[in-house]
Amino acid sequence: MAKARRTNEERTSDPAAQQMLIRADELGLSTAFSRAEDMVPCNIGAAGMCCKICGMGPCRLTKDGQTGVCGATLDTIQARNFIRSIAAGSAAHSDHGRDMAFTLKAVANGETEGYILRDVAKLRTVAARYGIKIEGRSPSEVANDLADLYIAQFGQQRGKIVVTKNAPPKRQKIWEDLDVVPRGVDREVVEALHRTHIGDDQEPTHILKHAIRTALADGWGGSMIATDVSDILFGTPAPILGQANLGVLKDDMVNVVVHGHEPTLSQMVVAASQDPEIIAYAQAAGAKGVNLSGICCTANEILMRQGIPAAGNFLHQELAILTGSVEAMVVDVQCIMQALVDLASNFHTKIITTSPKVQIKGATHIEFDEHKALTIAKQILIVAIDNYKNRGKTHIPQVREDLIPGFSHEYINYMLGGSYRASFRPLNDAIMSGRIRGVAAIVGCNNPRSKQDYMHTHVTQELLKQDVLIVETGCGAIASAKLGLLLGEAGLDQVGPGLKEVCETIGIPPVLHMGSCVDNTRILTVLTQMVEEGGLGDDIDQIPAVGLAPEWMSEKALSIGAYCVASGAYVIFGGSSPISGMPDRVSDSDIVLKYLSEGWEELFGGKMEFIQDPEEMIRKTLEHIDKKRAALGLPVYDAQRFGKSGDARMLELEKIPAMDRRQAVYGTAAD
Ligand code: XCC
Ligand code: SF4
Repeated sequence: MAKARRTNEERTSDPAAQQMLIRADELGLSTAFSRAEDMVPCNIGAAGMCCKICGMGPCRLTKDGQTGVCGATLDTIQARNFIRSIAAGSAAHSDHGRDMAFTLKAVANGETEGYILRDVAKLRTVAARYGIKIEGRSPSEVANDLADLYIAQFGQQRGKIVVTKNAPPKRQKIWEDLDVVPRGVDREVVEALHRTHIGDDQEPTHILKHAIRTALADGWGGSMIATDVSDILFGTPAPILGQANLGVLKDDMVNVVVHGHEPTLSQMVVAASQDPEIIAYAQAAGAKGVNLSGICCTANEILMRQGIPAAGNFLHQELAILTGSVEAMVVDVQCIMQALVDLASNFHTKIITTSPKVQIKGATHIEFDEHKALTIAKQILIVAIDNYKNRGKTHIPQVREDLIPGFSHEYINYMLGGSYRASFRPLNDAIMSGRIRGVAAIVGCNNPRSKQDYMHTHVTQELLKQDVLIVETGCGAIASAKLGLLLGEAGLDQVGPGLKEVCETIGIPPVLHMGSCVDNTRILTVLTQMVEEGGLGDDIDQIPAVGLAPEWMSEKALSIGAYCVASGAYVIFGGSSPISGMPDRVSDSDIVLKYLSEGWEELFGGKMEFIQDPEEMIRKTLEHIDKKRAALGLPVYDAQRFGKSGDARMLELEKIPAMDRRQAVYGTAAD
């Protein structure tokens, strides 16, 4: 059977990506876009109906009432597959958090090279929150205690992960009553694997309860630790100018692309690239200098803090190599395609693996060690510079956009009130009055099975028109960045009148880039602070807010989704559902599906749904926001009510004869 080929316009909505896909075709090289067409997904596995956890299987349950050799039913198999994904996602985020905590410890002990405790104010705030004494102690002493406390959260056996105390009190009570408070990060991941071994936990809802506990160990555990330590070591982000897309690669410079997730290495590569010795070495090689850019969440880490440009999101990793201009792609952990090495062999590009946990056959391995961080970063750059002479003809698409990233929750708090009156009051007030209808967090990956970036940006643009404030992280944020939605002025003409008014008053873009995927915890913190501010209920599930991952593909996304549900959020995933079952087998194949939606909503006030159609996603998002507004007794959202102040109002008033203006202003001013 001939494989269905999509046009490049159907594969991606990004013009830079379209250009590179033409190049790939010219060269006869495959990419994830073409491989997604060649590799038809297995419809049994995709629906969660295949079990391969023991040697009596794999068992594929395709007929009504069928069970596996051991007697496992479809709902059990789906729940087991689902929790295993969450365990892997939680493990990935949390292991990143653990390494950050180890780095903090090493920095506190003066054992590292090149790192400092950059944000001492945040160190003190965070440490004080956990009861660590800060008065009269040096930053290193405080950091040492905080690192110990963090490291202990991973191997803790009993009690509660201390990070969960950052949640609203009512939420903590719900978790306690339902007995889902994580005891220790590693313990929950291990138990998820134990429970899903052949012949263990076989009650789907019981399995899914532990899925929540495992996901909470990520969101209110490992990931939150990762974010806080990153801020302490590398600085808490604040708005800064950046650029995104393949056009950030430079013809006359040594292009080094950092790709992956952990900021420990990439931050050091940033420092090394600015070293006069390195610049001189690059110039001696005939280049103007070293041009650093990022892919995936590593991009977000250095974009948020130093404004280092993002070459693109997940599906851009191969496209960057196709430009022929990349001397080295330096990778650490997560979301790194094995295909990079093969693809790079057609160009001069060196793929350099750096993590002790990640090696790829055919790649150059230069292992990173925080004790010699700067030295190793320089060594990597020298390999890249030495490779410059091997560069052939380049094809860099001249497509890039400016953006303003850097919206940490600390900055959002500050921007709303300034140094003296920093608070979430103005945001809550804007939602309460209906100027802002609600908030949507649009996060997560690219997936070559859907049109790259389109789902992210279409949903974002449509919700903006409806006065929904958008916060973004991960590859979703880079999708919006590439379209110019992360700029103040540029995006505002496509934004609803009330939201526009708020953005103009505060001077912010309508889409706030909050960081990498571990930084989804910043969103949890914002929601918690909105609850603390008052007026929007006393728990996260009452806030008119929705989380969306329109192009998800990674297991981490499922873990994020589950901890957001447990925190009270309505979470919508696009693309395929790993628990969909067969549509004609409603009898037993929708038990898990229903439980994640109705069952979890009853328990946590949040729910998880998989919706493929973007219009349906938008409709459900608005419906949920309006439902939450109504439950809080807030005025029904009215698109016409606001946007009459500021420039729009001035223009309108100018049309009214001067003598009637007073009446027009004061007569309609009453709320
Ligand atoms: Fe990976 Fe974080 Fe997904 Fe992007 S969004 S494809 S997980 S890089 Ni996190
Ligand atoms: Fe089949 Fe049961 Fe083994 Fe799964 S655990 S592979 S359903 S026999």
